[in-house]
Amino acid sequence: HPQDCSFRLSQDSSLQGGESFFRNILATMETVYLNRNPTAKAILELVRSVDDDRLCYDHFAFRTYGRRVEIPCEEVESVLVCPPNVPHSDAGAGVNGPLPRIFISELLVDQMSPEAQKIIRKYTNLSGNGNMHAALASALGCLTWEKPSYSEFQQLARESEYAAWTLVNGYTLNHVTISAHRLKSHLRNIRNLNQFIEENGFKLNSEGGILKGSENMVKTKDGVSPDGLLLQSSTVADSTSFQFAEGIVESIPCSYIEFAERLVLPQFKNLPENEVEEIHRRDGFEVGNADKIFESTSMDQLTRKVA
Ligand code: OOG
Ligand code: NI
Repeated sequence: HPQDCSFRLSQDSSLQGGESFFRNILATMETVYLNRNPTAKAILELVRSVDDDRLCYDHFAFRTYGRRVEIPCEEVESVLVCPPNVPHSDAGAGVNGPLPRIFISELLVDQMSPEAQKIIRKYTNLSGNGNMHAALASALGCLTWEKPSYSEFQQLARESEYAAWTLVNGYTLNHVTISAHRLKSHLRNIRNLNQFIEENGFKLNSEGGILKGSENMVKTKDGVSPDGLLLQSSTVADSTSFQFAEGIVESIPCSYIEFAERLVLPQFKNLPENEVEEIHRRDGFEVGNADKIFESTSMDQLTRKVA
């Protein structure tokens, strides 16, 4: 469940090495991501050029093939790992700033067709215990299985673009998310940020509208209706050429960049602005937003013409 935060970094100074190791891994994953995704790189530079280099990340996101048997209908499940609530000195930015949340989704492989399952299991079997080295593979920017075949990639893509994306991108960063509300300039408002990004010629994911999460629906008795306090948007993924096992080189979708503005929770709305911290804001994720953000790597969005 998104609210279950299982990852904890100790505040004990004897474990500071652990934290710097973790930050080093994040920095290496980020380097791979920036080298592969010119749009993400350009947008980070653009935002930093306006916002005094104090940009920080809301979350890092990864995709995986899941092995659990799950509730029918949902294609993808996810877990969220939250950083500990330790006060962070205002000094660092980026991966040296406040630690990002880690968002890991998994494809519910058991619910795929037998043909798709066969392809996925072929590669995860080839990988052996490669899943134990997911962070290493992500930091190196390589797959833990052999180079996939183009025909199998295409077959997977027909059933699930998520499955096909994961086959060729593996554990590499799917996206990083800029924390809009922690910016200092007018870009702290996600609507201004979206406008700024578009004015600079970048294409945003239009699925269900550019801004996700702004609908302010009433609480149902199941308690899962959107509260309108988590606003998100994202670019359309970059493409890169990829050499498949047959030797064919084809263009594949790689990663995108996301923006998130977490609004202040109702119980803290009277706090003076300079006293508002991350803990006073909407935490977690929103399924209704996520469903649309997933489309950032879809062919529909990649081939869409900007009006
Ligand atoms: C993840 C999409 C969902 C969010 O913040 O809700 C998401 C993906 O594309 O793998 O990033
Ligand atoms: Ni995200």
